[in-house]
Amino acid sequence: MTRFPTHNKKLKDWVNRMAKLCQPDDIVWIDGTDAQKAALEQDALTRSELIQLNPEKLPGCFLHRTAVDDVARTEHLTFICTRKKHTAGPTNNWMAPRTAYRKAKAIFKGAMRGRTMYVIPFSMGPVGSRFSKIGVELTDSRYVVLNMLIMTRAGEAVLRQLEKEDNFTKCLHSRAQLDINKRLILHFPEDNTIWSVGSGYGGNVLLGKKCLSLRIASYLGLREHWLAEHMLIMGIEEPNGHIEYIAAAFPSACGKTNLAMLVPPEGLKVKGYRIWTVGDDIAWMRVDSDGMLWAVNPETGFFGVAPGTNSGTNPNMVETIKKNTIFTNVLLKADKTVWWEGADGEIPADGIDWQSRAWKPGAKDANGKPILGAHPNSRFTAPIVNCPSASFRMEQPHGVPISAIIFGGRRQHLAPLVYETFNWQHGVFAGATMASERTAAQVGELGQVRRDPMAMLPFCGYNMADYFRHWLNMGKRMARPPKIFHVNWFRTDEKGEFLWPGFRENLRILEWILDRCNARVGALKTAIGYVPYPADIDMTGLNLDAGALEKLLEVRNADWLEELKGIKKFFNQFKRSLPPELWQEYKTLQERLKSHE
Ligand code: OXD
Ligand code: MN
Repeated sequence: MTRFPTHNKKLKDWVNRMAKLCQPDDIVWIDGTDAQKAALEQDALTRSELIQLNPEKLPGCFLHRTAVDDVARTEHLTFICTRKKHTAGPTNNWMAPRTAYRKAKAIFKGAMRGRTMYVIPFSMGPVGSRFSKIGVELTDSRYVVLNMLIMTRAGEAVLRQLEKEDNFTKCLHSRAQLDINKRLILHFPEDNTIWSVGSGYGGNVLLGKKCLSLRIASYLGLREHWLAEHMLIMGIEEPNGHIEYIAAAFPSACGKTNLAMLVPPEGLKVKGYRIWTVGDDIAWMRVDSDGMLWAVNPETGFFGVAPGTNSGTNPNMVETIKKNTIFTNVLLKADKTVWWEGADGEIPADGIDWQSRAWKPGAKDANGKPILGAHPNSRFTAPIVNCPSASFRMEQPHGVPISAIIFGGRRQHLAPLVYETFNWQHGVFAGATMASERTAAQVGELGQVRRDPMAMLPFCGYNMADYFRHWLNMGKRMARPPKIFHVNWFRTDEKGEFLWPGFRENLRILEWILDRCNARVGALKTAIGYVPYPADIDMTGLNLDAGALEKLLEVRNADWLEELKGIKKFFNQFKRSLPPELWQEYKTLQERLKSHE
Protein backbone atom coordinates (compact mmCIF):
# COMPACT_ATOMS: atom_id res chain seq x y z
CA MET A 1 0.00 0.00 0.00
CA THR A 2 1.41 3.40 -1.00
CA ARG A 3 2.33 5.93 1.67
CA PHE A 4 1.33 9.42 0.69
CA PRO A 5 3.41 12.41 1.78
CA THR A 6 0.32 14.61 1.41
CA HIS A 7 -3.04 15.13 3.07
CA ASN A 8 -4.53 16.55 -0.11
CA LYS A 9 -7.41 14.18 -0.72
CA LYS A 10 -7.91 15.20 -4.32
CA LEU A 11 -4.25 14.48 -5.04
CA LYS A 12 -4.29 11.15 -3.20
CA ASP A 13 -7.44 9.96 -4.95
CA TRP A 14 -6.16 10.95 -8.36
CA VAL A 15 -2.74 9.27 -7.88
CA ASN A 16 -4.56 6.13 -6.71
CA ARG A 17 -6.87 6.10 -9.71
CA MET A 18 -4.05 6.65 -12.20
CA ALA A 19 -1.93 3.97 -10.53
CA LYS A 20 -4.83 1.56 -10.83
CA LEU A 21 -4.99 2.32 -14.54
CA CYS A 22 -1.23 2.17 -15.28
CA GLN A 23 -0.36 -0.54 -12.73
CA PRO A 24 3.20 0.48 -11.84
CA ASP A 25 5.26 -1.81 -9.59
CA ASP A 26 5.84 1.06 -7.20
CA ILE A 27 5.26 4.77 -6.68
CA VAL A 28 8.00 7.26 -5.80
CA TRP A 29 7.30 10.86 -4.80
CA ILE A 30 9.83 13.39 -6.02
CA ASP A 31 11.02 15.53 -3.11
CA GLY A 32 13.50 17.75 -4.96
CA THR A 33 16.50 16.76 -2.82
CA ASP A 34 20.00 16.34 -4.25
CA ALA A 35 20.21 12.86 -2.76
CA GLN A 36 17.09 11.67 -4.59
CA LYS A 37 18.26 13.28 -7.83
CA ALA A 38 21.66 11.56 -7.55
CA ALA A 39 19.96 8.20 -6.96
CA LEU A 40 17.75 8.71 -10.02
CA GLU A 41 20.77 9.59 -12.15
CA GLN A 42 22.54 6.43 -10.97
CA ASP A 43 19.49 4.36 -11.78
CA ALA A 44 19.22 5.92 -15.24
CA LEU A 45 22.94 5.28 -15.90
CA THR A 46 22.66 1.64 -14.84
CA ARG A 47 19.73 1.14 -17.20
CA SER A 48 21.52 2.97 -20.07
CA GLU A 49 18.86 5.67 -20.19
CA LEU A 50 21.64 8.22 -19.67
CA ILE A 51 25.33 8.30 -20.52
CA GLN A 52 27.61 10.09 -18.07
CA LEU A 53 29.66 12.80 -19.79
CA ASN A 54 33.24 13.78 -19.00
CA PRO A 55 33.11 14.88 -15.32
CA GLU A 56 36.09 17.24 -15.70
CA LYS A 57 34.93 18.97 -18.87
CA LEU A 58 31.18 18.71 -18.39
CA PRO A 59 30.47 18.22 -14.67
CA GLY A 60 26.98 17.00 -13.84
CA CYS A 61 26.14 16.50 -17.54
CA PHE A 62 24.48 13.55 -19.25
CA LEU A 63 23.54 12.40 -22.74
CA HIS A 64 20.22 10.82 -23.58
CA ARG A 65 19.04 9.38 -26.90
CA THR A 66 15.39 9.14 -27.85
CA ALA A 67 13.81 6.62 -30.20
CA VAL A 68 14.57 7.46 -33.83
CA ASP A 69 10.93 8.31 -34.60
CA ASP A 70 10.47 10.32 -31.40
CA VAL A 71 12.60 13.40 -31.94
CA ALA A 72 10.18 16.33 -32.08
CA ARG A 73 6.75 17.53 -31.05
CA THR A 74 4.09 15.58 -32.92
CA GLU A 75 1.55 18.25 -33.73
CA HIS A 76 -0.69 15.85 -35.67
CA LEU A 77 -1.03 13.69 -32.54
CA THR A 78 -1.67 16.68 -30.27
CA PHE A 79 -5.31 17.41 -29.44
CA ILE A 80 -7.41 19.94 -27.59
CA CYS A 81 -10.26 17.94 -26.07
CA THR A 82 -13.19 20.19 -25.24
CA ARG A 83 -16.87 19.35 -25.07
CA LYS A 84 -17.61 21.58 -28.06
CA LYS A 85 -15.42 21.51 -31.16
CA HIS A 86 -15.85 25.24 -31.56
CA THR A 87 -14.00 25.84 -28.27
CA ALA A 88 -10.84 24.38 -29.84
CA GLY A 89 -11.31 26.37 -33.05
CA PRO A 90 -10.26 25.72 -36.63
CA THR A 91 -6.49 25.76 -36.04
CA ASN A 92 -6.35 22.98 -33.41
CA ASN A 93 -6.84 19.24 -33.71
CA TRP A 94 -9.93 18.44 -31.68
CA MET A 95 -11.21 15.28 -30.04
CA ALA A 96 -14.28 14.85 -27.83
CA PRO A 97 -13.12 14.30 -24.22
CA ARG A 98 -14.96 11.02 -23.88
CA THR A 99 -13.36 9.58 -27.03
CA ALA A 100 -9.96 10.95 -26.05
CA TYR A 101 -10.03 9.44 -22.56
CA ARG A 102 -11.23 6.12 -23.96
CA LYS A 103 -8.53 5.93 -26.64
CA ALA A 104 -5.75 6.95 -24.27
CA LYS A 105 -6.95 4.65 -21.47
CA ALA A 106 -6.52 1.68 -23.78
CA ILE A 107 -2.84 2.64 -24.19
CA PHE A 108 -2.23 3.64 -20.54
CA LYS A 109 -3.80 0.41 -19.25
CA GLY A 110 -1.03 -1.58 -17.54
CA ALA A 111 1.58 0.54 -19.33
CA MET A 112 3.68 0.97 -16.18
CA ARG A 113 3.86 -2.73 -15.28
CA GLY A 114 7.42 -3.55 -14.24
CA ARG A 115 8.12 0.18 -13.92
CA THR A 116 8.07 2.87 -11.24
CA MET A 117 5.54 5.67 -11.31
CA TYR A 118 7.17 8.94 -10.25
CA VAL A 119 4.96 11.65 -8.79
CA ILE A 120 6.40 15.08 -9.56
CA PRO A 121 4.72 18.01 -7.79
CA PHE A 122 5.89 21.12 -9.63
CA SER A 123 5.21 24.83 -9.66
CA MET A 124 5.32 27.00 -12.76
CA GLY A 125 6.50 30.29 -11.31
CA PRO A 126 7.80 30.84 -7.75
CA VAL A 127 6.18 28.45 -5.25
CA GLY A 128 3.32 30.13 -3.43
CA SER A 129 3.03 33.17 -5.65
CA ARG A 130 -0.56 33.88 -6.56
CA PHE A 131 0.58 34.17 -10.16
CA SER A 132 2.05 30.67 -10.23
CA LYS A 133 0.30 27.44 -11.21
CA ILE A 134 0.87 24.04 -9.72
CA GLY A 135 0.96 20.81 -11.67
CA VAL A 136 1.58 17.22 -10.68
CA GLU A 137 3.08 14.96 -13.33
CA LEU A 138 2.92 11.20 -13.03
CA THR A 139 5.49 9.56 -15.27
CA ASP A 140 7.34 6.30 -15.78
CA SER A 141 10.39 8.09 -17.23
CA ARG A 142 13.43 9.00 -15.16
CA TYR A 143 14.54 11.24 -18.03
CA VAL A 144 11.31 13.22 -17.57
CA VAL A 145 11.88 13.51 -13.82
CA LEU A 146 15.46 14.75 -14.26
CA ASN A 147 14.42 17.26 -16.92
CA MET A 148 11.47 18.50 -14.86
CA LEU A 149 13.88 19.09 -11.95
CA ILE A 150 15.76 21.51 -14.23
CA MET A 151 12.80 23.11 -15.99
CA THR A 152 10.47 23.62 -13.01
CA ARG A 153 10.45 24.15 -9.27
CA ALA A 154 9.67 20.60 -8.20
CA GLY A 155 9.46 18.72 -4.93
CA GLU A 156 8.58 19.02 -1.27
CA ALA A 157 7.87 22.78 -1.21
CA VAL A 158 5.16 22.29 -3.84
CA LEU A 159 3.57 19.47 -1.86
CA ARG A 160 3.45 21.77 1.17
CA GLN A 161 1.74 24.38 -0.98
CA LEU A 162 -0.78 21.73 -2.01
CA GLU A 163 -1.74 21.38 1.64
CA LYS A 164 -3.02 24.96 1.38
CA GLU A 165 -4.55 24.99 -2.10
CA ASP A 166 -6.40 22.37 -4.03
CA ASN A 167 -5.92 23.47 -7.56
CA PHE A 168 -3.40 21.68 -9.71
CA THR A 169 -3.10 20.50 -13.29
CA LYS A 170 -3.30 16.72 -13.44
CA CYS A 171 -0.55 15.56 -15.80
CA LEU A 172 -0.25 11.90 -16.70
CA HIS A 173 2.59 10.58 -18.84
CA SER A 174 3.75 7.14 -19.83
CA ARG A 175 6.30 6.13 -22.42
CA ALA A 176 4.13 3.05 -22.85
CA GLN A 177 5.72 1.25 -25.83
CA LEU A 178 7.13 4.41 -27.47
CA ASP A 179 5.03 3.42 -30.46
CA ILE A 180 4.22 6.28 -32.81
CA ASN A 181 0.94 4.55 -33.65
CA LYS A 182 0.01 4.56 -29.98
CA ARG A 183 1.06 8.12 -29.21
CA LEU A 184 -1.36 10.83 -28.08
CA ILE A 185 -0.79 14.24 -26.52
CA LEU A 186 -4.16 15.23 -25.10
CA HIS A 187 -5.22 18.43 -23.38
CA PHE A 188 -8.46 18.71 -21.45
CA PRO A 189 -8.63 22.41 -20.55
CA GLU A 190 -12.09 22.03 -19.05
CA ASP A 191 -10.75 19.37 -16.64
CA ASN A 192 -7.33 21.02 -16.07
CA THR A 193 -5.81 17.74 -17.24
CA ILE A 194 -3.07 16.61 -19.64
CA TRP A 195 -2.51 13.05 -20.84
CA SER A 196 0.56 12.21 -22.87
CA VAL A 197 1.36 8.67 -23.92
CA GLY A 198 3.75 6.87 -26.26
CA SER A 199 6.50 9.50 -26.47
CA GLY A 200 9.75 10.32 -24.68
CA TYR A 201 10.53 13.57 -26.51
CA GLY A 202 10.75 16.70 -24.32
CA GLY A 203 8.12 18.87 -25.97
CA ASN A 204 5.61 16.00 -25.70
CA VAL A 205 6.47 14.84 -22.19
CA LEU A 206 7.81 17.68 -20.04
CA LEU A 207 4.22 18.53 -19.35
CA GLY A 208 4.97 21.73 -17.44
CA LYS A 209 6.26 23.33 -20.63
CA LYS A 210 4.18 23.59 -23.82
CA CYS A 211 1.26 21.55 -22.50
CA LEU A 212 0.67 23.33 -19.17
CA SER A 213 2.44 26.69 -19.52
CA LEU A 214 1.00 27.44 -22.96
CA ARG A 215 -1.98 25.27 -23.95
CA ILE A 216 -3.67 24.89 -20.55
CA ALA A 217 -2.40 28.25 -19.24
CA SER A 218 -3.69 30.14 -22.29
CA TYR A 219 -7.15 28.76 -21.52
CA LEU A 220 -6.82 29.68 -17.82
CA GLY A 221 -5.55 33.12 -18.86
CA LEU A 222 -8.70 33.72 -20.89
CA ARG A 223 -10.87 32.98 -17.86
CA GLU A 224 -8.66 34.81 -15.36
CA HIS A 225 -7.72 37.81 -17.55
CA TRP A 226 -4.04 37.24 -18.16
CA LEU A 227 -1.86 36.14 -21.07
CA ALA A 228 0.20 32.95 -21.46
CA GLU A 229 2.52 33.59 -24.38
CA HIS A 230 5.25 31.90 -26.41
CA MET A 231 7.66 34.75 -25.72
CA LEU A 232 11.14 35.46 -24.47
CA ILE A 233 11.54 38.06 -21.72
CA MET A 234 14.70 40.14 -21.47
CA GLY A 235 15.91 43.18 -19.61
CA ILE A 236 18.02 45.79 -21.37
CA GLU A 237 20.04 47.84 -18.94
CA GLU A 238 20.48 51.21 -20.50
CA PRO A 239 23.55 53.42 -20.16
CA ASN A 240 21.81 55.33 -17.34
CA GLY A 241 21.45 52.11 -15.31
CA HIS A 242 17.71 51.85 -15.82
CA ILE A 243 16.49 48.39 -16.96
CA GLU A 244 13.68 48.20 -19.51
CA TYR A 245 12.04 44.83 -20.14
CA ILE A 246 10.66 43.53 -23.40
CA ALA A 247 8.79 40.38 -24.43
CA ALA A 248 9.12 38.93 -27.92
CA ALA A 249 7.40 36.21 -29.93
CA PHE A 250 9.01 34.57 -32.96
CA PRO A 251 8.11 31.30 -34.65
CA SER A 252 10.53 28.40 -34.10
CA ALA A 253 14.03 28.79 -35.60
CA CYS A 254 13.92 32.60 -35.62
CA GLY A 255 16.44 33.11 -32.80
CA LYS A 256 14.34 33.67 -29.67
CA THR A 257 16.87 31.99 -27.38
CA ASN A 258 19.82 33.83 -28.94
CA LEU A 259 18.11 37.20 -28.59
CA ALA A 260 17.12 36.58 -24.96
CA MET A 261 20.75 36.42 -23.86
CA LEU A 262 22.63 38.45 -26.42
CA VAL A 263 25.99 39.96 -25.68
CA PRO A 264 26.10 43.62 -26.81
CA PRO A 265 28.20 44.24 -29.94
CA GLU A 266 31.48 46.09 -29.40
CA GLY A 267 30.18 49.33 -30.92
CA LEU A 268 27.34 49.56 -28.39
CA LYS A 269 29.12 48.03 -25.41
CA VAL A 270 30.99 51.27 -24.79
CA LYS A 271 27.65 52.89 -24.02
CA GLY A 272 27.27 50.54 -21.06
CA TYR A 273 24.45 48.26 -22.22
CA ARG A 274 23.90 45.04 -20.35
CA ILE A 275 21.36 42.28 -21.02
CA TRP A 276 19.39 40.45 -18.32
CA THR A 277 17.76 37.19 -19.38
CA VAL A 278 14.42 36.43 -17.74
CA GLY A 279 13.25 33.67 -20.10
CA ASP A 280 13.67 32.32 -23.62
CA ASP A 281 10.36 30.61 -24.35
CA ILE A 282 7.34 31.42 -22.19
CA ALA A 283 5.92 34.60 -20.67
CA TRP A 284 2.93 34.82 -18.35
CA MET A 285 1.73 38.40 -18.30
CA ARG A 286 -0.75 40.23 -16.10
CA VAL A 287 -1.96 43.77 -15.64
CA ASP A 288 -0.77 45.12 -12.32
CA SER A 289 -2.14 47.92 -10.15
CA ASP A 290 0.06 50.44 -11.99
CA GLY A 291 -1.86 49.73 -15.21
CA MET A 292 1.20 48.15 -16.83
CA LEU A 293 1.74 44.65 -18.13
CA TRP A 294 4.07 42.56 -15.92
CA ALA A 295 5.68 39.32 -17.04
CA VAL A 296 7.08 36.24 -15.34
CA ASN A 297 8.88 33.31 -16.87
CA PRO A 298 7.23 30.28 -15.25
CA GLU A 299 10.20 28.03 -16.08
CA THR A 300 13.61 27.60 -14.41
CA GLY A 301 15.51 26.11 -17.32
CA PHE A 302 16.20 26.25 -21.03
CA PHE A 303 15.22 23.43 -23.37
CA GLY A 304 17.17 24.74 -26.33
CA VAL A 305 18.12 23.54 -29.80
CA ALA A 306 21.79 22.50 -29.91
CA PRO A 307 22.75 22.75 -33.64
CA GLY A 308 24.02 26.22 -34.46
CA THR A 309 24.77 27.09 -30.83
CA ASN A 310 28.34 28.39 -30.58
CA SER A 311 30.36 31.27 -29.14
CA GLY A 312 29.48 33.45 -32.10
CA THR A 313 25.72 32.91 -32.13
CA ASN A 314 25.20 32.60 -28.37
CA PRO A 315 28.23 32.90 -26.06
CA ASN A 316 26.08 33.01 -22.92
CA MET A 317 24.42 29.70 -23.82
CA VAL A 318 27.82 28.12 -24.45
CA GLU A 319 28.68 29.04 -20.83
CA THR A 320 25.28 27.90 -19.53
CA ILE A 321 25.57 24.34 -20.85
CA LYS A 322 29.01 23.60 -19.38
CA LYS A 323 27.55 21.98 -16.25
CA ASN A 324 24.44 20.26 -14.87
CA THR A 325 22.97 19.89 -18.36
CA ILE A 326 21.16 17.03 -20.05
CA PHE A 327 21.93 16.72 -23.76
CA THR A 328 19.53 14.85 -26.01
CA ASN A 329 20.35 13.36 -29.44
CA VAL A 330 23.71 15.09 -29.93
CA LEU A 331 26.98 13.44 -31.09
CA LEU A 332 29.15 11.76 -28.44
CA LYS A 333 32.89 12.35 -28.84
CA ALA A 334 35.66 9.96 -27.85
CA ASP A 335 36.53 12.10 -24.80
CA LYS A 336 32.93 11.86 -23.57
CA THR A 337 32.10 15.42 -24.51
CA VAL A 338 29.44 16.33 -27.05
CA TRP A 339 29.22 17.99 -30.46
CA TRP A 340 26.62 19.12 -32.94
CA GLU A 341 26.61 20.70 -36.37
CA GLY A 342 27.53 24.35 -35.95
CA ALA A 343 29.26 23.84 -32.57
CA ASP A 344 32.51 25.58 -31.58
CA GLY A 345 35.87 24.12 -32.48
CA GLU A 346 37.02 21.52 -34.93
CA ILE A 347 34.66 18.99 -36.45
CA PRO A 348 35.53 15.78 -34.55
CA ALA A 349 37.39 13.10 -36.48
CA ASP A 350 34.84 10.54 -35.32
CA GLY A 351 32.15 9.93 -32.72
CA ILE A 352 28.90 8.14 -31.99
CA ASP A 353 25.96 9.81 -33.70
CA TRP A 354 22.54 10.48 -32.22
CA GLN A 355 21.36 7.09 -33.47
CA SER A 356 24.22 5.29 -31.61
CA ARG A 357 26.13 4.58 -34.82
CA ALA A 358 29.84 5.14 -35.46
CA TRP A 359 30.15 8.49 -37.27
CA LYS A 360 32.80 10.25 -39.34
CA PRO A 361 32.53 13.67 -40.98
CA GLY A 362 31.53 13.49 -44.63
CA ALA A 363 29.61 10.22 -44.21
CA LYS A 364 26.66 9.97 -46.62
CA ASP A 365 23.49 7.90 -46.54
CA ALA A 366 22.16 5.67 -49.33
CA ASN A 367 20.68 8.75 -51.07
CA GLY A 368 23.95 10.64 -50.92
CA LYS A 369 22.72 12.96 -48.17
CA PRO A 370 25.19 13.83 -45.38
CA ILE A 371 24.67 11.83 -42.19
CA LEU A 372 24.37 14.29 -39.32
CA GLY A 373 26.19 13.69 -36.05
CA ALA A 374 23.42 15.39 -34.05
CA HIS A 375 19.73 15.40 -34.89
CA PRO A 376 18.69 18.84 -36.23
CA ASN A 377 16.30 19.09 -33.25
CA SER A 378 18.82 17.83 -30.72
CA ARG A 379 18.52 19.66 -27.42
CA PHE A 380 20.07 20.65 -24.14
CA THR A 381 18.21 21.11 -20.87
CA ALA A 382 20.07 23.54 -18.64
CA PRO A 383 19.26 25.57 -15.51
CA ILE A 384 18.74 29.30 -16.05
CA VAL A 385 20.92 30.02 -13.02
CA ASN A 386 23.91 28.79 -15.06
CA CYS A 387 23.41 31.63 -17.54
CA PRO A 388 25.84 34.54 -17.08
CA SER A 389 23.08 36.99 -18.05
CA ALA A 390 20.36 35.45 -15.81
CA SER A 391 18.14 38.15 -14.34
CA PHE A 392 18.23 38.83 -10.61
CA ARG A 393 14.47 39.23 -10.83
CA MET A 394 13.77 35.55 -11.59
CA GLU A 395 12.18 34.86 -8.20
CA GLN A 396 10.06 38.01 -8.01
CA PRO A 397 6.42 36.92 -8.01
CA HIS A 398 5.25 39.98 -9.93
CA GLY A 399 7.95 39.57 -12.56
CA VAL A 400 9.07 42.52 -14.63
CA PRO A 401 7.20 45.45 -16.24
CA ILE A 402 7.04 45.17 -20.02
CA SER A 403 7.75 48.31 -22.09
CA ALA A 404 7.56 46.72 -25.53
CA ILE A 405 6.15 43.61 -27.14
CA ILE A 406 7.92 42.47 -30.28
CA PHE A 407 6.51 40.15 -32.92
CA GLY A 408 8.71 38.79 -35.67
CA GLY A 409 8.84 36.50 -38.63
CA ARG A 410 11.23 35.29 -41.28
CA ARG A 411 10.35 37.24 -44.42
CA GLN A 412 12.79 37.55 -47.32
CA HIS A 413 11.21 40.56 -48.92
CA LEU A 414 8.08 41.81 -47.23
CA ALA A 415 8.59 43.17 -43.74
CA PRO A 416 11.13 45.89 -42.94
CA LEU A 417 13.80 45.37 -40.29
CA VAL A 418 11.50 46.97 -37.73
CA TYR A 419 8.27 48.91 -37.52
CA GLU A 420 6.18 50.23 -34.68
CA THR A 421 2.44 49.70 -34.79
CA PHE A 422 0.10 52.65 -34.34
CA ASN A 423 -1.66 51.43 -31.20
CA TRP A 424 -2.61 48.27 -29.27
CA GLN A 425 -5.35 47.18 -31.68
CA HIS A 426 -3.05 47.61 -34.68
CA GLY A 427 -0.36 45.73 -32.73
CA VAL A 428 -2.75 42.83 -32.14
CA PHE A 429 -3.40 42.79 -35.90
CA ALA A 430 0.38 42.65 -36.52
CA GLY A 431 0.64 39.71 -34.10
CA ALA A 432 -2.40 37.94 -35.51
CA THR A 433 -0.99 38.13 -39.04
CA MET A 434 2.56 37.06 -38.18
CA ALA A 435 4.09 34.65 -40.65
CA SER A 436 7.34 33.02 -41.68
CA GLU A 437 8.62 31.81 -45.03
CA ARG A 438 10.42 28.56 -45.66
CA THR A 439 14.10 29.10 -46.28
CA ALA A 440 15.82 28.91 -49.67
CA ALA A 441 17.27 25.54 -48.69
CA GLN A 442 13.90 23.91 -49.18
CA VAL A 443 13.61 23.60 -52.94
CA GLY A 444 10.11 23.96 -54.33
CA GLU A 445 8.73 25.51 -51.18
CA LEU A 446 10.62 28.76 -51.43
CA GLY A 447 8.56 31.67 -50.22
CA GLN A 448 5.78 29.46 -48.89
CA VAL A 449 4.23 31.37 -46.02
CA ARG A 450 3.13 29.75 -42.77
CA ARG A 451 0.89 31.94 -40.64
CA ASP A 452 1.76 31.64 -36.98
CA PRO A 453 -0.18 34.25 -34.99
CA MET A 454 1.84 35.45 -31.99
CA ALA A 455 3.95 32.26 -32.58
CA MET A 456 1.09 30.48 -30.79
CA LEU A 457 -0.43 28.42 -33.61
CA PRO A 458 0.67 25.06 -32.12
CA PHE A 459 0.24 26.23 -28.53
CA CYS A 460 -3.07 28.04 -28.14
CA GLY A 461 -5.37 25.87 -26.02
CA TYR A 462 -8.62 27.24 -27.44
CA ASN A 463 -10.20 28.96 -30.44
CA MET A 464 -7.72 31.49 -31.83
CA ALA A 465 -10.53 33.89 -32.72
CA ASP A 466 -11.32 34.09 -28.98
CA TYR A 467 -7.62 34.40 -28.29
CA PHE A 468 -7.43 37.49 -30.55
CA ARG A 469 -10.46 38.93 -28.77
CA HIS A 470 -8.77 38.27 -25.45
CA TRP A 471 -5.70 40.20 -26.63
CA LEU A 472 -7.91 43.11 -27.68
CA ASN A 473 -9.64 43.07 -24.29
CA MET A 474 -6.35 42.97 -22.42
CA GLY A 475 -5.41 46.22 -24.14
CA LYS A 476 -8.50 47.83 -22.64
CA ARG A 477 -7.50 46.74 -19.15
CA MET A 478 -4.19 48.61 -19.27
CA ALA A 479 -3.64 52.28 -18.53
CA ARG A 480 -0.09 52.03 -19.88
CA PRO A 481 0.03 49.19 -22.41
CA PRO A 482 3.38 48.26 -23.93
CA LYS A 483 4.04 49.54 -27.44
CA ILE A 484 3.93 46.77 -30.04
CA PHE A 485 6.64 46.37 -32.70
CA HIS A 486 7.35 43.97 -35.55
CA VAL A 487 10.87 42.94 -36.56
CA ASN A 488 12.32 40.93 -39.43
CA TRP A 489 16.01 40.01 -39.18
CA PHE A 490 15.84 37.99 -42.40
CA ARG A 491 15.38 40.39 -45.33
CA THR A 492 17.58 39.45 -48.31
CA ASP A 493 19.01 41.29 -51.30
CA GLU A 494 18.56 40.38 -55.00
CA LYS A 495 21.17 37.62 -54.61
CA GLY A 496 19.37 36.11 -51.65
CA GLU A 497 22.03 37.26 -49.15
CA PHE A 498 20.88 38.47 -45.75
CA LEU A 499 20.98 42.25 -45.55
CA TRP A 500 21.20 42.31 -41.75
CA PRO A 501 23.87 40.42 -39.74
CA GLY A 502 21.45 39.62 -36.90
CA PHE A 503 22.48 38.02 -33.59
CA ARG A 504 24.14 40.54 -31.24
CA GLU A 505 23.70 43.36 -33.78
CA ASN A 506 19.95 43.12 -33.11
CA LEU A 507 20.58 45.20 -29.99
CA ARG A 508 20.81 48.23 -32.32
CA ILE A 509 17.16 47.70 -33.18
CA LEU A 510 16.17 47.09 -29.58
CA GLU A 511 17.85 50.41 -28.76
CA TRP A 512 15.63 52.16 -31.31
CA ILE A 513 12.59 50.38 -29.89
CA LEU A 514 13.38 51.62 -26.39
CA ASP A 515 14.04 55.11 -27.76
CA ARG A 516 10.54 55.02 -29.24
CA CYS A 517 9.05 53.76 -25.96
CA ASN A 518 10.64 56.73 -24.22
CA ALA A 519 9.76 59.27 -26.94
CA ARG A 520 13.43 59.96 -27.58
CA VAL A 521 13.35 59.71 -31.39
CA GLY A 522 10.97 60.53 -34.21
CA ALA A 523 10.03 58.07 -36.97
CA LEU A 524 8.71 57.93 -40.50
CA LYS A 525 4.98 57.25 -40.73
CA THR A 526 4.27 54.65 -43.42
CA ALA A 527 1.14 52.72 -44.36
CA ILE A 528 2.13 49.79 -42.12
CA GLY A 529 3.44 51.74 -39.11
CA TYR A 530 6.36 53.87 -37.94
CA VAL A 531 9.73 53.02 -39.44
CA PRO A 532 13.10 54.39 -38.20
CA TYR A 533 14.97 57.15 -39.93
CA PRO A 534 18.29 55.43 -40.80
CA ALA A 535 20.24 58.05 -38.87
CA ASP A 536 18.46 57.03 -35.65
CA ILE A 537 19.96 53.55 -35.65
CA ASP A 538 23.36 53.52 -34.00
CA MET A 539 25.67 51.78 -36.48
CA THR A 540 28.93 52.35 -34.59
CA GLY A 541 31.27 49.48 -35.40
CA LEU A 542 29.01 47.89 -38.02
CA ASN A 543 29.70 48.44 -41.70
CA LEU A 544 26.84 47.49 -43.95
CA ASP A 545 27.00 47.91 -47.74
CA ALA A 546 26.00 51.36 -48.92
CA GLY A 547 22.24 51.64 -49.08
CA ALA A 548 21.65 48.38 -47.17
CA LEU A 549 19.99 50.06 -44.20
CA GLU A 550 17.65 51.96 -46.50
CA LYS A 551 16.77 48.68 -48.24
CA LEU A 552 16.16 47.04 -44.87
CA LEU A 553 13.77 49.77 -43.84
CA GLU A 554 11.89 50.10 -47.13
CA VAL A 555 8.12 49.54 -47.13
CA ARG A 556 6.84 48.38 -50.52
CA ASN A 557 3.11 48.94 -50.64
CA ALA A 558 2.52 46.65 -53.62
CA ASP A 559 4.04 43.73 -51.69
CA TRP A 560 1.83 44.46 -48.69
CA LEU A 561 -1.28 44.61 -50.88
CA GLU A 562 -0.34 41.13 -52.12
CA GLU A 563 0.17 40.02 -48.49
CA LEU A 564 -3.37 41.11 -47.65
CA LYS A 565 -4.70 38.27 -49.84
CA GLY A 566 -3.02 35.67 -47.61
CA ILE A 567 -4.22 37.45 -44.48
CA LYS A 568 -7.79 37.47 -45.77
CA LYS A 569 -7.66 33.74 -46.44
CA PHE A 570 -6.28 33.11 -42.96
CA PHE A 571 -8.89 35.29 -41.26
CA ASN A 572 -11.74 33.74 -43.26
CA GLN A 573 -11.32 30.35 -41.60
CA PHE A 574 -12.54 31.87 -38.31
CA LYS A 575 -15.79 32.88 -40.02
CA ARG A 576 -17.94 35.13 -37.86
CA SER A 577 -15.95 34.46 -34.70
CA LEU A 578 -13.09 36.71 -35.79
CA PRO A 579 -13.26 39.99 -33.85
CA PRO A 580 -14.54 42.73 -36.22
CA GLU A 581 -11.70 44.96 -35.00
CA LEU A 582 -9.25 42.78 -36.93
CA TRP A 583 -11.27 43.17 -40.18
CA GLN A 584 -11.34 46.87 -39.45
CA GLU A 585 -7.53 46.91 -39.17
CA TYR A 586 -7.36 44.93 -42.41
CA LYS A 587 -9.50 47.48 -44.22
CA THR A 588 -7.75 50.56 -42.90
CA LEU A 589 -4.38 49.04 -43.79
CA GLN A 590 -5.66 48.35 -47.29
CA GLU A 591 -6.84 51.94 -47.60
CA ARG A 592 -3.55 53.34 -46.34
CA LEU A 593 -1.61 51.12 -48.73
CA LYS A 594 -3.74 52.20 -51.69
CA SER A 595 -3.62 55.89 -50.88
CA HIS A 596 0.19 55.78 -50.55
CA GLU A 597 0.69 53.76 -53.77
C1 OXD B 1 10.25 24.77 -28.40
C2 OXD B 1 9.35 24.95 -29.53
O1 OXD B 1 10.77 23.65 -28.22
O2 OXD B 1 8.84 26.07 -29.69
O3 OXD B 1 10.46 25.72 -27.64
O4 OXD B 1 9.12 24.00 -30.29
MN1 MN C 1 9.16 27.37 -27.96
